[in-house]
Amino acid sequence: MNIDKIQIAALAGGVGGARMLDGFAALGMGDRLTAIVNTADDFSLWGLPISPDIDTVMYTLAGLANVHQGWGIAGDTRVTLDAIARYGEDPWFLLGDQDFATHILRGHRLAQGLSLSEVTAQLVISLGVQTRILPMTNDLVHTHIRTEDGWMDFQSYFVGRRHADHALEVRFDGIEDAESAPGVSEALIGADLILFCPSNPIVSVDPILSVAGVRKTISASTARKVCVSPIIGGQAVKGPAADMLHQAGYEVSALGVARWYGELVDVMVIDEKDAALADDIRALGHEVIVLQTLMGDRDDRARLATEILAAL
Ligand code: FO1
Repeated sequence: MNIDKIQIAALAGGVGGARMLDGFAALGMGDRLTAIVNTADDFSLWGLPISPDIDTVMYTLAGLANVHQGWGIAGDTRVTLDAIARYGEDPWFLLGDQDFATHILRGHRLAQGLSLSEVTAQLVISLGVQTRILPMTNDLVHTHIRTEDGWMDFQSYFVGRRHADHALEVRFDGIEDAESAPGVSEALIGADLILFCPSNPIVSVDPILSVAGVRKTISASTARKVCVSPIIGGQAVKGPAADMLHQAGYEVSALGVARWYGELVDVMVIDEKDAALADDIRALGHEVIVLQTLMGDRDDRARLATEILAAL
């Protein structure tokens, strides 16, 4: 694999995906990197279209992200949200003032007739990001989670109830009619490396794979298909992936993640803490790369990206 020319297509959700992409972008590979981002978490709030995973990826690659939360903009203020709360609205979803600007403009441009891909491309260019950020689809797809209290939309479960409920079932409304966004198929077909970012396999990556043609294109591709496990030492680095895997009947480990993706993935990148799982993962037919996969600052993300490329 010629590292200087390598084209990467990465399937990404929010924070974990954004950090992994940032590692490759920090190596100066931004112009050979296409991020295909989950949009099934998208929703509308006070008339504004919110695309949390696209924004998390975009802010992270622009160096603007709040590093503690992973989402939102560093140093952002909440004046607008406080003013909205003064009118009696529940400020349950924490939108910062600068973040509001993104949603206002996205809403304005969508209302003018631009697609989500077009709007995203404009925002990405304005923020000086070199990586191509593609929504998985321009059609509306909405994740719903069934808990013991019934079905609810994703952000009500995730943010509203702090993903404290067991996720008994997951569905992606609208997925049957969703077409992949322009550029998605081309990026997958042209990729030498298809990267499954350390994102939640069930609610971040699976919606992307479920868009018409995506799974098939990946299966048919001769690219190296590499998954960085989002589970380290039996725990999700962030979010509800551990509970979701367990509820879906999979072991909560890098081995469970390998089983979840099955033949779609050739290479599993697992953490040093999970080195003991390597033989069992190899027995499934995967190659295994053992690295320190927990990512800190940008240097550390670049370190992991470098080590993955070197191991490949
Ligand atoms: N996640 C939270 O846990 N609480 C929030 O209040 C919150 C606000 C928020 C605002 C903008 C944005 O782009 C993302 C935001 N997130 C918040 C993160 C986000 O909802 C989730 O991390 C993803 O949907 C899961 O990938």
